[in-house]
Amino acid sequence: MMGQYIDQQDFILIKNVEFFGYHGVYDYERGEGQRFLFSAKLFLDIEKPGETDELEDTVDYGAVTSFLSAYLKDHPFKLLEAAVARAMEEAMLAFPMLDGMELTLQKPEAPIDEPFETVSVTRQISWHDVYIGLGSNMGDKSAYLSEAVSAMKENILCRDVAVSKLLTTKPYGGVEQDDFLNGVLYMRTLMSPKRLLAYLQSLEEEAGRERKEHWGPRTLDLDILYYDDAVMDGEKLTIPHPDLQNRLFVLEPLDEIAPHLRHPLTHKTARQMMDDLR
Ligand code: A4P
Ligand code: MG
Repeated sequence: MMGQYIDQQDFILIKNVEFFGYHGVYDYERGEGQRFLFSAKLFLDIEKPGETDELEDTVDYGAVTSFLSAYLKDHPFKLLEAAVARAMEEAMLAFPMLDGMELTLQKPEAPIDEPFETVSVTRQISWHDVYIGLGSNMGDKSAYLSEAVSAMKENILCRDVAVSKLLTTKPYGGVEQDDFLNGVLYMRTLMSPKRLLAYLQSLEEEAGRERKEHWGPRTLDLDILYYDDAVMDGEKLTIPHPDLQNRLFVLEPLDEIAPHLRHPLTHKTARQMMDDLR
């Protein structure tokens, strides 16, 4: 678990596969079609197949090539960006053994006036380990939390979902309000941090959450605690969650499901942060 696969992992490279496709903004491109090429880097751990010499321990690069080729031929997009993003997401879902993928789509006959060799778009995606803080202190708290968990389990961009025990906790933060039900969820996701935040906020909205009072009562609160070892501080998103080390209602369930996980900045486990609080 934890870690940026793409930086440190083995890969299989499939280079310059040709196909005839219909991607483009102009009518003639959609009608007549043209030549394209794609290249794919398939990120996965090859230590085991390196030892066993068995195909079942790795991904079949022929199958991935056929899949990408068929997808890119059959699904015309206006933009190379869209073709790349969709094709690679579908391929990641079709080949669960892959940790990540880099896909490049080239359009050597693109409508560019100047003499040129080729134009291409490249994107990388991978599965990310994330921990989400779950909270509710209004209405049917356990129903709100279990609906959110079910939604994530059913989302194809999420996998290996695991949830801690749910704890009833006293409100923290100085606002007079009902007790909370809290827990922590682990999953692997293909979503970027930004897309994950938007998704979690859409689940909060479905639960009828209204943002009135800061730290006030809520039907559903979903906070990103950790996203791999990422550290980011933006207007809309801070990762790791900036207050997690002060919250027993986060640290206790985190210790239950991820006792060895360390905070990327302080390198402390949940238990060490709990000891610091006492
Ligand atoms: N945001 C920034 N970073 C993150 C992140 N890592 N995960 C931004 C999620 N959101 C993040 O959050 C406000 C904004 O934070 C979001 O729009 C997002 O862009 P919010 O959930 O809309 O507002 P909020 O919940 O009122 O504020 P905040 O600071 O998120 O409050 P918390 O931290 O969620 O704390 N006591 C107990 N016992 N149990 C609880 O669960 N929860 C709170 C709320 C207070 N007391 C509690 C509990
Ligand atoms: Mg929140």
